[in-house]
Amino acid sequence: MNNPVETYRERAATEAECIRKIEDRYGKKGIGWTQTSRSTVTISNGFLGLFPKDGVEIGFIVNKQSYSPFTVQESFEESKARILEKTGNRIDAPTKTMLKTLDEIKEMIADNQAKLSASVPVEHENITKIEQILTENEFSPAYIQKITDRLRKDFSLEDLDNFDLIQTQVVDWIGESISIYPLEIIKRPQIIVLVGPTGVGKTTTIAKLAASYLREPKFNNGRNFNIGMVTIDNFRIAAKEQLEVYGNYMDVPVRTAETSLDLKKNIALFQSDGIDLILVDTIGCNPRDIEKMAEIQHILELEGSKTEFCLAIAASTKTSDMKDIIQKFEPFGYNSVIVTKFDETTRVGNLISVLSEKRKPVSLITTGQRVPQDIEKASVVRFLINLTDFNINRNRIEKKFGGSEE
Ligand SMILES: Nc1nc2c(ncn2[C@@H]2O[C@H](COP(=O)(O)OP(=O)(O)OP(=O)(O)O)[C@@H](O)[C@H]2O)c(=O)[nH]1
Ligand SMILES: [Mg+2]
Repeated sequence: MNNPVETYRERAATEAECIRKIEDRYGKKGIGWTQTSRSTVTISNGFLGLFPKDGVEIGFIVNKQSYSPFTVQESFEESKARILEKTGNRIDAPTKTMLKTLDEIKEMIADNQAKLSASVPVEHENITKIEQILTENEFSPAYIQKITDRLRKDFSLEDLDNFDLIQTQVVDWIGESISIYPLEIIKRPQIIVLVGPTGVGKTTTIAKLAASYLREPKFNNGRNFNIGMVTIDNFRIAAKEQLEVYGNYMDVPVRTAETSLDLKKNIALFQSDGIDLILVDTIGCNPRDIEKMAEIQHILELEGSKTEFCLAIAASTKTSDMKDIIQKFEPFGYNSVIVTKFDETTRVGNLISVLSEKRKPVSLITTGQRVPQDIEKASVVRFLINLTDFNINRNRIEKKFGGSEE
């Protein structure tokens, strides 16, 4: 497959100035680069971009292969043939000298052009730097490509020279690609169901949520909640006991449900007991175990009730597995993703790439094994401050994207 053509843009007050700027960097027009478009634009000027004025924008591509030895050779061979034709193919002394000189010039030009071609940069160094930082953060190749394409499209050469400017813009683009889902308690009772693969931290998260809605103003906004927990992980005695330990400790009732009917009955019972928030823990399932997935899905069919389904995914999950999980759990109709074990990863690029590619919003982040402390409402800032090698101005991103609970 051919590489996509990389188009750059340059702006200046006049076309001549624009061409001069491009030639300073990429050499002569037609040799180092080729113009692809020309348009008149408004250039902001002066303090805070006031006093805009008319200007010219030139779109161009950098000629990666501006020298073809074949072309040079051909034209010289043609000249030699012409000289020989004139002398009737006789190679006397002056003709020999002329041909030798021609050969020398040919070599000299080819040599110079090869040097020129080697020195033509194929990519702006700051784009390469951004690419390296994004790779270091483990963003996916497709995500990186989108960012660099956008830089080439939206930034003039002059702006590309300003690394701080493009770094700030890239951080903003990353922030804008993260979607947050506010997990609100709207209905009473509100049912929240956690589904997800085995061992990601569903039960622990249910316990953290129960404790947070009981005590944390950040979660309950100062309101009192009566909470109940249901486990449909009835296949393992330990699973039920695990939730009961937390339930006893917090004085939160725990019920178990084996069938869809059980679950409906338990929910009705909780409702008649004045429970406002019902947290449902499920058995972890391997996305390849289709039968078990279908069984759990069947138990969870809760027609008519406003149920929030959340998919729990561990932050350190391999990119390909994450995509698989996101897709295989789709039949549950989950509204948001809970990113668990955020503390166990130092690179968040793959997570941001997959969530943005699959258009999945994040509602909660869990950051450790401690119940109830290690849970927070998801925020863009929380993701951005975890990026490495970018110079992050926390005040600026908090102003732009809102605060984080950290
Ligand atoms: N580091 C870290 N560990 C966590 C976090 N959340 C849960 N854990 C740990 O992960 C392990 C599994 O947690 P569980 O809550 O039992 O996971 P589960 O998804 O309910 O597991 P199954 O019911 O077997 O599918 C436990 O050791 C938890 O302490 C977290 O945010 N960070
Ligand atoms: Mg569990």
